[in-house]
Amino acid sequence: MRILLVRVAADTRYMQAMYKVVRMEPLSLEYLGAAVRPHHDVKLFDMRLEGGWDGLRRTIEKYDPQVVGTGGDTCESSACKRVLSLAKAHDRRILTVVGGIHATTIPEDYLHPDIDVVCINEGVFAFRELVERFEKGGAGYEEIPGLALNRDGKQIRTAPRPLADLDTLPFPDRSLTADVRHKYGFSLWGKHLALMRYTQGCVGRCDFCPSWKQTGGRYLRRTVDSMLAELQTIREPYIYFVCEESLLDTKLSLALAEAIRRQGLGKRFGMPLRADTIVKKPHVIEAWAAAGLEDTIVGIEQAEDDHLHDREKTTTVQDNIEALKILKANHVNCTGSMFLRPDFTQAQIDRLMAHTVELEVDCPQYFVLTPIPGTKLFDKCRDSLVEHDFDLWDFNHAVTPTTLPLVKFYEAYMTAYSTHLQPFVVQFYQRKLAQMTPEETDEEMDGLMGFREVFGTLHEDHKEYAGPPA
Ligand code: B12
Ligand code: SF4
Repeated sequence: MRILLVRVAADTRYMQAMYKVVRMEPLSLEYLGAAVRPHHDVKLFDMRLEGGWDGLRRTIEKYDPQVVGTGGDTCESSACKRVLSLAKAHDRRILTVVGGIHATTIPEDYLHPDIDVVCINEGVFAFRELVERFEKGGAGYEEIPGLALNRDGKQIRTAPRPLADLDTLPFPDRSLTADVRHKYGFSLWGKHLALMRYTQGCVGRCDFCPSWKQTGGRYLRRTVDSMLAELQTIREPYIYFVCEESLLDTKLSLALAEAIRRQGLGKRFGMPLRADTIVKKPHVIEAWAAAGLEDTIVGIEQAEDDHLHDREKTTTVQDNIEALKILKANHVNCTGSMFLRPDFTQAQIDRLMAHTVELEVDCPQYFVLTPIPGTKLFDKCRDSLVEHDFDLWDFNHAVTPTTLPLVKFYEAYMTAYSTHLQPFVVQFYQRKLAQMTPEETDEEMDGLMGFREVFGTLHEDHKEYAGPPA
């Protein structure tokens, strides 16, 4: 079978700017490719790099696929639908499949005439089984666990699929992206960067997070042997672990750090960590710093314990303070993620910025609190939503009412990034820019300036909601 896997690109200004600065390899599609290769012919098309919609149209014409698969975040969901509509417009016999986080948390949103199958949760084995059945004529999809089948305007759910042991998954097939790999990366971490799975799930139960539900609250992990074997196959010097929280398992984390250090792979690493993990396990951070850990994303989120508590986040402001000290002592950079609640007053936004400065977060990153489908927050906010266009559910637009007039809210949001002028952030940029070639530096600056423009106009995107009067 000819199978086309499409890394989607949403058309919104924010996401287009994002794709220029943060352009990661399409790991999920590389996994799916590995699931069906070599028995099937697979082509991976990345819309971010290969000509967008026109490039996709040409590829569909030329490759003439029999199966087309895609997936993405909520803000990419309408683009996913459009990809599969293009496939059906080419040939209605094409089997169209969508997966990923949006498909997992709100499969009913993909009840669409041009989508045949929605894959819920982990897709490697489901996709393999689906393609096998399609090749044999397409009977018996109901027996494949973990799917929603679109039929005659209705959606039929198959049995839930048991969680996959991460060690049983094939390694992602990175040869599918061989021609474009040099374009993947996030310059502030590593211009040449690969993604890698290590753990999945989280013990947290934050109300705004869909991730812990995906694993039924469990924390899945890969063994040291499996990790080392895959690491040997990765050429890129920098590796980012696509976990929710990487170092929860102390014994495993120490063993992996030690094995990597002993092997002398010379890789640099980035990974997401919870503040309380860092505080409870400074020796694990130390071991990982010795193994090459350079960057971490920490969900600092809020400046007040009450606000953390509102989100059912079990970390405290004190954890955040201690965590930053430990990271700094180990020369590990912290990208701190914070969110502005749409109902924040100017004073509360100012307090959040001040907190970032007190903590000396190396790279503060602000988002707008978004009740993403599949979260407890979504259920809480269901009746107060003011923005129903999923294209804008990108964690940068207010989809619940703002207390400040909308334009003021976004002005405050953009102003929050003035914390990037703080000396400790400037030093972070200097450290990172020193690792780049002049060409990479130019590209980085271009991207960041593009982002700045987008931030200045975020409020213009809202069609339904103008916010409270100024
Ligand atoms: C690593 C990560 C990142 C990385 C890289 C992301 C990337 N896509 O390039 C960085 C840090 C850059 C990032 C950025 C963002 N992220 Co992010 N990210 C993650 C994280 C932690 C892991 C994703 C991952 O790579 N998992 C490993 C891969 C192998 O698994 P997977 O993608 O789920 O794919 C498997 C299955 O879903 C399924 N599948 C997937 N696609 C398909 C397609 C078909 C056809 C089939 C059959 C199956 C299938 O099979 C796959 C194979 O195993 C998730 C949390 C999570 N639990 O998903 C958040 C998450 C996906 N990110 C999120 C968000 C919001 C963003 C941003 C929009 C934030 C922002 N405003 O800047 C950006 C947008 C990035 C983009 N789309 O380009 C949200 C999305 C919520 C939502 N519903 O929209 C999540 C869920 C975080 C959260 N807890 O809220 N992210
Ligand atoms: S700590 Fe992070 S990954 Fe874990 S549930 Fe909370 S937001 Fe999600």
